[in-house]
Amino acid sequence: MSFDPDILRKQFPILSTEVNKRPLVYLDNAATTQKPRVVLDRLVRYYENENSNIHRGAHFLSSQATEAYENARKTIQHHINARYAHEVIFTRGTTEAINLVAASFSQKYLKSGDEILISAMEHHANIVPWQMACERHQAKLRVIPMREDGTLDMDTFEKLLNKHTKLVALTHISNALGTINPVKKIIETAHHENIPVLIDGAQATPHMAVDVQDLDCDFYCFSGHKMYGPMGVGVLYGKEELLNEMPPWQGGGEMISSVSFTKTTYNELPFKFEAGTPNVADVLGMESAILFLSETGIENIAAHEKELLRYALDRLKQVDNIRFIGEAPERSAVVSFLFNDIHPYDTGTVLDKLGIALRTGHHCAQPIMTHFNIPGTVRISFAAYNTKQEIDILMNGLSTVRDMFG
Ligand code: C6P
Repeated sequence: MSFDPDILRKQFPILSTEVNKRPLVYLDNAATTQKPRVVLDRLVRYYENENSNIHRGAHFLSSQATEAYENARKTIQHHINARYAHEVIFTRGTTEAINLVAASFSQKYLKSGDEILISAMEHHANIVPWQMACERHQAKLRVIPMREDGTLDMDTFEKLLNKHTKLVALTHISNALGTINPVKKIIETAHHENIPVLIDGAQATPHMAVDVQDLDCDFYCFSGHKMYGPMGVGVLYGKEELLNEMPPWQGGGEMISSVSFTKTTYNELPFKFEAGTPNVADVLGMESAILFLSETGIENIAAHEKELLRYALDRLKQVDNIRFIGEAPERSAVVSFLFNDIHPYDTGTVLDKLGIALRTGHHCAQPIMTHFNIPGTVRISFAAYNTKQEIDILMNGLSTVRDMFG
C-alpha cells in the first residue's frame, strides 16, 4: 500500500484544529503523538458497550472485557516478538515500567557496593528511579559518558562494566538529541559479563520495529501515548526468568493468589505485577494504535520520517546562527537546536502564536543540557502525519522569530 501523509492525516481529527486562526502545525511528537480515529473509536466503544471490571466478575461483560484485555496482551507480545504473553506487563507508561524494575529488581539483586550503569543522555525517568534505588541499597550510580556529537563513548562503556555492575539501563533513542544508540551491541557486551540490560524504548517504538528476542534485552519499556495510543498506559517487557525471581512491586487485588493476616501468596505472571483494577480501556486503545502502526507499516513511517529529517536538516543548515545539539550519524526524527542566541522559550512562544507546536527547554533531560552548557533547546520531532509543507511553515516562523529578536 502506498504511503501518503496527506491521506493519513485525515485519520487524525485534531490535525484540522486551528491555533490562533492558523492551521495547527504539530511538531511535538516526542512529547506525545496525536491519536487516529481508530484509537478514539476503540475507547468510546469500550465505554459504551464493554465496560466492566476484569478477571473478577462471572457475568458476560466481565468475561468479554477480560478476553479483550488478554487479547491485547497477545497483540503486544507479537508486536515486540516476546516469547510469552505473560512477559508483557501493563503499566501507566515508561516511567512506571522503569520504576517497577528499579524497585523490584533492586530489592532482589542490589546490595551495598553494587553499581547501576546508565548513560549521560537519559531522560529523568531513567535516572531518578535508579538514584532512589541506589540510595536505598547503598549502591552507586555510574554514567556512560557522551561525545560532543551526542553519541555514547563506547570505549568507556566497556571499561565501566565490572563485577559490581548489577544492571545497565539505557535509552534506545534519546528524546532530546535523537541519537539511536547501538543497543544490540551494548546488550551483547553486557551479557558477556552476565549483566542484564533494561532498554527505555519510549522514543523507539513509534519509529522502528522492535524485536525483544532479537535484541535479547532483559527489560524493554515503552508508553502507548508516544505511539498513537492513549495516555496513561504503557508496557514493561521482561524476561520470564527474571520477572519470576523479582518480588512484587505494589500490593493489592489481582496480584495475589491467597491472602490471610499471617501470610499472602502471590499470583503468577503477569498478574503479580498488575495490582488493582487495570486501565482496560487504554490497553485496548493501545492495541488499536499498534494495529494502526502495522497497517500503516512501520517501515513506511520510518522512511517518511527519514525524508522529513533530511529535508528539515537541509533547510535549517541554510539558516545563519543555528547550533544543532546532537548530530549523531544514526538518529531518529528529532532535531534539537539553538537559534541566534535567542532563548528557546522565546522562540517557542512566537512559534506558538503562529500555530506551530514544538517543545522548548530541557526535555526532562537536564544532564544533557548541563553537558552542552545550555539552558535548553528548541526541539522539533516528527510523526507519520507530518509533511514538508509543515517544515516550510516552521522555516517562515523562524524568520519571524529572527525579525523580532535577531
Ligand atoms: N519524554 C518528551 O517530551 P512517560 O512520561 O512515562 O510516557 O515517558 C517518559 C519518558 C521516558 N524515556 C524517554 C526517552 C522519554 O522521551 C520519555 C518522555 C517526553 O521527550 C515527555 S518528558
